[in-house]
Amino acid sequence: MRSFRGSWSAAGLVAGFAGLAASYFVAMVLTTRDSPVAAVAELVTRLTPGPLVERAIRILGHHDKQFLLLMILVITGLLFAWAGRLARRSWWAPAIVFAVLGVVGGTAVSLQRGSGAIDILPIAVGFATWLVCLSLLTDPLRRHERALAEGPDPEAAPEAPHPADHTRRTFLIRAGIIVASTTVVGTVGRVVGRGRRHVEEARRLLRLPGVTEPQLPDGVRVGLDGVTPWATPAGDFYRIDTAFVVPTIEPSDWQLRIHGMVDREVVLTYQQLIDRQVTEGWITLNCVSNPVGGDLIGNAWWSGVRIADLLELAGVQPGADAVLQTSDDGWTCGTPLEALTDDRNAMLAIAMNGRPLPIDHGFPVRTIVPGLYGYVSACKWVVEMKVTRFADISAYWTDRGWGERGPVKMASRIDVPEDGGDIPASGGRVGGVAWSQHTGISAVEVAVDGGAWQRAEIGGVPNVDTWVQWAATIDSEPGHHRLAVRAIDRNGVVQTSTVQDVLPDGATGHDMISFNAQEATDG
Ligand SMILES: Nc1nc2c(c(=O)[nH]1)N[C@H]1C(S)=C(S)[C@@H](COP(=O)(O)O)O[C@H]1N2
Ligand SMILES: [Mo]
Repeated sequence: MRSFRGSWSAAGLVAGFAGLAASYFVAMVLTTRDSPVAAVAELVTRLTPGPLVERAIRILGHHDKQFLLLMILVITGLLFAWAGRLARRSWWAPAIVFAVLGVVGGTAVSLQRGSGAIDILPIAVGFATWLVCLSLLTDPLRRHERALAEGPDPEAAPEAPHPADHTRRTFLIRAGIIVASTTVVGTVGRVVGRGRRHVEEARRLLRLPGVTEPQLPDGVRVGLDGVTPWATPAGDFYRIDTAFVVPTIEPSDWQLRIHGMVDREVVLTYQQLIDRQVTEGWITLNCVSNPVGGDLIGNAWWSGVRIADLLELAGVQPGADAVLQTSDDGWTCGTPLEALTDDRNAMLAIAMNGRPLPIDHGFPVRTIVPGLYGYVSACKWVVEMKVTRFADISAYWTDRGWGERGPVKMASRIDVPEDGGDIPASGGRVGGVAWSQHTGISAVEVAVDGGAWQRAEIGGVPNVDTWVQWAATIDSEPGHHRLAVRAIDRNGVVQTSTVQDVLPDGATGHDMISFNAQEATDG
């Protein structure tokens, strides 16, 4: 076989469309936006003079959008093929072609309304896929040309295959695998994307009677710039789960089954759930994997239905001490029964910050239990609750060595200044947050260079289930120092300085930073 320009163009085309499929897949799975190609089409439409667009619509009818997409695909296809041919001479020339296309896509995506950092991810994944696939394909082509130039091995038997046959086969196999994967990835992206967009639409149109807007309680803020906002917007709320493809559940398809050690099994539809009395509250949720000083924690206004009432409806039988919750995606957690039946506000949450739960945070229904880490309680996309005994069950994280009950440990964090930051030597302000959900914080103290603990001011809280903001004024000699923080809960227990890792049941130890105290300068 001779090597002709066709195979280099084909390599460029195959790699190019593999990259587009990868970016489409990521956009469909992780965002509710259209693909980057569609974003480019939108941008082109926006930049095209109005009369021209009108004429195009008149000529093409309502196929104008498909026509534009097709044009963009044809043009990018030609550029892909060209990039493939460029790869014959240099590795960087095709990379530049792909990079330019990536920048065009990235610009189009960033100009969309309300776009964020996550919307760039599809482009990055697409770009990486291009480079990897192109090198997988051009590598055998390059070896093929070398083999042709060198001719058959003079030592080899006359009937031995020409080395060029081997490189040709490698090229064809790799191209076949990439084309097949591209088809699969594109198809899966399409299916997942449809489901996600459909549920997002249902979510947007939902009206939840009894769910109120969050009102920031009085006095929660200590008024120091840089301290984490007391109320966490849903978009900034940390996200932890094992789901690669997030469950997308239409509210009309959702059901919860409460069974196990109960007098009567209860099955609730979404409508039956939201028709019940709504309970609401500020609750701080955090992850057991949050290291000392970490930010896997957020505080939101949750609305839902009290789990205690539902369990009463089912009639819990004596001897039970756990509820095994199961998510639509099969994830499980074992929750202490007591935390679901005592007077705390354990709820099946339907809304976060006054809006239906975001899909990533468990839409349409998730569990929230004040005072417990998320991994034993905060089941997202919850569909099943089995009343049982800890002795009889195991759950996703407890199977992997994490603690059984998961009560939140008291902790405090320094937000201001950041580690290594500057503050004035005299009257320097420091601050952060502290939490001990369902017990509450009574005081926060700071110490400089291991010296005496000094009381900080703390913000007010509406209940014992949220974190508090704290701030303190410290005076220190100019130069480098260490600052430590500790909290004291409402039972008078002082936060331990004993350092413990997050595994198996939550980190302990004092958060500490270094800072530079600066002498005041005039002017
Ligand atoms: N279905 C499901 N629910 C889950 C998890 C999960 O992996 N799958 N992770 C849990 C963990 S470990 C935490 S800390 C919280 C995080 O909730 P968030 O993502 O809404 O912040 O969800 C919990 N609920
Ligand atoms: Mo977690």
